[in-house]
Amino acid sequence: MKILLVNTSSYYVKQKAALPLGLLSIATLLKQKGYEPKIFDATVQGGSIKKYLKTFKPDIVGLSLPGSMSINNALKLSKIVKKQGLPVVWGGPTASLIPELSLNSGVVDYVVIGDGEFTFLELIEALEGKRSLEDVGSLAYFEKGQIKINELKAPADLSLMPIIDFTFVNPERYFNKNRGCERMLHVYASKGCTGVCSFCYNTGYDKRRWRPRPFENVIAEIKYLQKNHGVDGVYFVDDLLSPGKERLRNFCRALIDSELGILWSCDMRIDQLEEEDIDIMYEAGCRWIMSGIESGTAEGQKQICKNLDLNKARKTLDYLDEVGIYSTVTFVLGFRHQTKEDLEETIRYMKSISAKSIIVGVYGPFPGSDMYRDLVEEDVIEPFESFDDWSRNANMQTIGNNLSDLSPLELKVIINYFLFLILTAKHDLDGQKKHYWLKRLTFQIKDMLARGNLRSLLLVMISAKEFLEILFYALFFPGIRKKYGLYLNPKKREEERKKAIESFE
Ligand code: B12
Ligand code: SF4
Repeated sequence: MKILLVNTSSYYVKQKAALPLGLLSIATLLKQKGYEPKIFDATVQGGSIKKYLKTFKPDIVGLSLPGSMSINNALKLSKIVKKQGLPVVWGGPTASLIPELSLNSGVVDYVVIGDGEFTFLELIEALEGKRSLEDVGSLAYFEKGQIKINELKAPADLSLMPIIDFTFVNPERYFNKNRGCERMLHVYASKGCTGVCSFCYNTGYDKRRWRPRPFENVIAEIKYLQKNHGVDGVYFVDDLLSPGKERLRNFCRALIDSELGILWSCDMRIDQLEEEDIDIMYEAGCRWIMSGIESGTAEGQKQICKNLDLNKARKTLDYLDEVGIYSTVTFVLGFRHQTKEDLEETIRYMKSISAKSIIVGVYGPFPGSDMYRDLVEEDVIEPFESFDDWSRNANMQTIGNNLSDLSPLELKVIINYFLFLILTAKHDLDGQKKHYWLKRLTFQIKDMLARGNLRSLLLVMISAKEFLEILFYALFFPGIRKKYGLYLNPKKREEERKKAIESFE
């Protein structure tokens, strides 16, 4: 059986494309089981799906919906596939949360909920008459005109997942430039997170479970990419690289012992890192950490159930700076109950930390999360019942509609001020101070154009519009900036920083 696996695209995805790891893992398993899979990645490949349908002649088509911004593209492509009378399967984090809505679209026959590898394999076996559809756990489909969602499988042991075969794509199309790396790719070492943050998709999607992959498998993949494609860095896409110190240290030791000499970055809870952890991470090649702080007050931390130790986080950030690990942290403003005082204190906290980049977003509710449930119950928001609802709130979690009583204009100015600082900051690279982010942005724009289609032009235009927006809000509202002590002048910023640090002592 021939299976076409499609990574759907979105007009709004402006980051550099990333390897479609989920589809690659599914394709690898299907190939191992004797099937003939092929990947069409609409995020990097030009051309139409029609070409693939005509030349490859698949028997079934699976589409990946990593984020809700892909919904429109997935609907469009599925319509084309359905016209040819082929079965359409949807999977990925977004499809998993909306099986009924997906099936009711009229262009989807099956939805795979959660991990796709074994469920897709079993679905194919069922379509071949080797097993019954009812026996395929975590599958949603129509039975006698009614939607049926089979019992959800227990989360699979990730050691059963294949070592990814990267030959289904051209990995070099996905190279990122990142902190001294020219050829950086995405890899995964675990799934899920043990955290209970009430705004996060994880509480609904991965149900607060964290599952590791065996180190050997991860290292085997990196080795392959290094040997065959000259990869010099990897970004672990895991939501949480490690929930405990032991795994983290063992992972770092395994990387050191592998002698790959690869640089890497990851997402971690920074209040859980000790200096010894950071030392071994640096030794193992870690040069960049991304971490969610979200709120700068103890009360805010409690409200979002993150309960991050803010003092510890500040100390960790200082130490990361000292050893040379670049830190990016995120904050989310506009949670329903955020007050003016809370906002002011959060900004004071932001000024006091030594993170290299601070990314600020506005909260948007994410279906499946505890906070979304509470907001619906409290009649603050309507439940998302249509694709439009999902698409309108496309960037959920981080770029939503302000649900607090805070001024939307002030929030915009604050967010764009921090973006402006990121774009204009100079960083130590190769012993010189360089405009790192502007360089990265140029690289990304070149990458968009290299995709060589109309969509890429549109992406560049959207990026240009957003760039102008950053300039507009960051530069044209000095009154608001002054109110919060957000200065463009480096000297004044340093004074503010000192004041902020003192206020926390
Ligand atoms: C890498 C990544 C990206 C990459 C692209 C990923 C890709 N597939 O092409 C880039 C950087 C481009 C990206 C962009 C964005 N992302 Co993103 N991304 C991730 C991240 C960190 C890892 C994904 C991954 O590779 N996982 C590892 C693989 C092995 O697992 P997987 O992809 O889930 O695949 C498995 C299953 O989902 C399933 N499956 C997946 N596809 C299919 C298809 C079929 C047919 C079947 C049967 C099964 C199946 O089987 C796979 C194997 O088990 C996830 C968070 C996460 N940890 O998962 C966020 C995540 C998917 N992204 C998210 C967001 C918000 C975005 C952006 C909107 C960010 C932005 N502001 O621009 C954009 C837009 C995405 C979109 N198209 O709508 C959200 C999605 C939330 C939502 N529903 O909207 C997530 C969940 C992160 C989060 N914390 O909120 N992202
Ligand atoms: S926000 Fe981060 S720490 Fe919290 S549950 Fe989500 S992934 Fe885990």
